[in-house]
Amino acid sequence: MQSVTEPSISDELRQRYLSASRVLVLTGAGVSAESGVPTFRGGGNSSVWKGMPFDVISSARMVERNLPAVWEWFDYRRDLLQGLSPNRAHHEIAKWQDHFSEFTLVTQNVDGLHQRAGSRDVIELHGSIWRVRCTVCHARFEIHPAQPRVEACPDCSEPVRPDVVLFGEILPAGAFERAAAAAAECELCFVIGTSALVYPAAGLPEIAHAAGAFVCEVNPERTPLSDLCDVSLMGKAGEVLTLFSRLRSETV
Ligand code: BV8
Repeated sequence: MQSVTEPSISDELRQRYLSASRVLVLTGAGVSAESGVPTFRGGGNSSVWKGMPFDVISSARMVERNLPAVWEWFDYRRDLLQGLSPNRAHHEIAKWQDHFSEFTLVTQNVDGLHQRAGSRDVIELHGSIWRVRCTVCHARFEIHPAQPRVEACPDCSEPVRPDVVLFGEILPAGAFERAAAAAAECELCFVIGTSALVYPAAGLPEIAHAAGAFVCEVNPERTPLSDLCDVSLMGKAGEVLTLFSRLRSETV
């Protein structure tokens, strides 16, 4: 694995990027960091909420024990997101969907910033902070930023919860299967802004690697995945992905 300290695109990565047809991108909280969205493990108060580590407050058990506390945590995050916008990384990735003939974007994020940057058909492995789900009839309702969120299910009046996959919960039906199938087929896999600690999402680059894909990590830090990657571009997603924008413009 080549670790690149000053991010630059090697000849091999350039050639693969320009010739690839089937590309998969997996993103994590780091792709939204330059938008001002706190990451989960980036230290600071982002990873702890009122004394609770985020994997405690964002857990199935907490929904059962104290749904109002879970709502307080998600309402806080949604309020924060309202003032934030997609950054260069989201916009660059959105351009890739029309550059490659078979492009799949899989995200662990729930912030909706990829879609706001123009990405289509995003596989949201962990759901969306902009949707609620009834705890009884499981009906789903979108939350519109300017409107107060639904407090009780409009269909059956039972309590609603964030339509987000919490720790200890299974992923949305078909989402991981669709992502894993794309990972097994891709020639080029980018892993952008994830600590690669949360499964089953972190297993996707492993599937791509096992199927013979070239795996490129984009992260200012090394991760448990770094040794498996063919190249690690050590840098911020917004800066590193801009290199690919220049690459495409050189070859137009
Ligand atoms: C499940 C929604 C089946 C909530 C989240 C093996 C297989 C299956 C499951 C497990 C397993 N081992 C353990 C488990 C259980 C657990 C798990 O993985 N635990 C880990 C912590 C050990 N997994 C689950 O519970 C999953 N469910 O498997 O179901 C099942 C069910 C029941 C019983 C049995 C089996 C569900 C996991 C989903 C949890 N929900 N989010 C919410 O948002 O509040 S996960 C949460 O972590 C976020 O979605 C987040 O995206 C995700 C991963 O974190 P990252 O995105 O990587 O973010 P992080 O802050 O960690 O890292 C940021 C990275 O960015 C860093 O590397 C940093 O260096 C980098 N960075 C910073 N700035 C930049 C940058 N990079 C680029 N540019 C920058 N500027």
